[in-house]
Amino acid sequence: MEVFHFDRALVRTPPRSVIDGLRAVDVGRPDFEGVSREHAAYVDALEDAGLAVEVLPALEAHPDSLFVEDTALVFPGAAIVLRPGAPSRFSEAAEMAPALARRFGRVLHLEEGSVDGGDVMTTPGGVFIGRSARTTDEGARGLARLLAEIGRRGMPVTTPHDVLHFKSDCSLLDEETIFSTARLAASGVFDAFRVIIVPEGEEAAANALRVNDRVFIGDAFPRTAELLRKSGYKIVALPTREIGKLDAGLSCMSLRWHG
Ligand code: CIR
Repeated sequence: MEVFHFDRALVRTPPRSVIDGLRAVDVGRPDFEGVSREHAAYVDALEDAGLAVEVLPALEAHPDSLFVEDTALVFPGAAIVLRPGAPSRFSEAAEMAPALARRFGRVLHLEEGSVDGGDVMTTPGGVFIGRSARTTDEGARGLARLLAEIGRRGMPVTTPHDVLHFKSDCSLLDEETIFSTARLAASGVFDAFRVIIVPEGEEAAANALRVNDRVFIGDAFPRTAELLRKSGYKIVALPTREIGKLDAGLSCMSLRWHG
């Protein structure tokens, strides 16, 4: 249960500057009020799932800083401060470090290369680290060493070309099941798992989030909702229209752990 059983989360209030957040494909600026509403609905959903959510203050100098997942990895009793790969996001990690030092007995720091938390997926048997435009070989190797220090196995893999993050294309549904796009599953990376393929045309739904007894998905993906419900999962559909303009999904707005 440990990899999706959480009772605490850290989130960060969206700054007004979020309208200038990074976007791979420019589909227009997100609306600040809309992002704030989506963020508030996300926090409510985490609380409904039983988590105590702590909200950190907005960082106006960092438009993408609500996407806290990219700054750190958290585990029961230990956190790892990462080195986000986009130059405009690099110093978000230093902003997160003091909050982690207050909440975790052990805080390690990645010292080389770059890794975005969006490229990291924790499973019961090990931690996938997807090399990508944001996560370098050096960063992946350094992270694997830090994970070994806290008793976890790092498994460097490759994020599909032109995909922002490894978890843009997959999510963990339970201890043995991954929800994955066909293109990522075809690489064989999840051969040891049961895989449910994201419906064609709904690839952006791949970044779902398992939290305790439920799975958060975006509310614009009806075929995904039906497929996962039929597969036995309790679904919570959340609005992601505005954060989607910034290439974000449902894992990226929180750090979650069991305290
Ligand atoms: C970025 O490009 O870094 C942000 N606009 C989106 C980050 C989303 N992060 C995530 O899914 N872990």
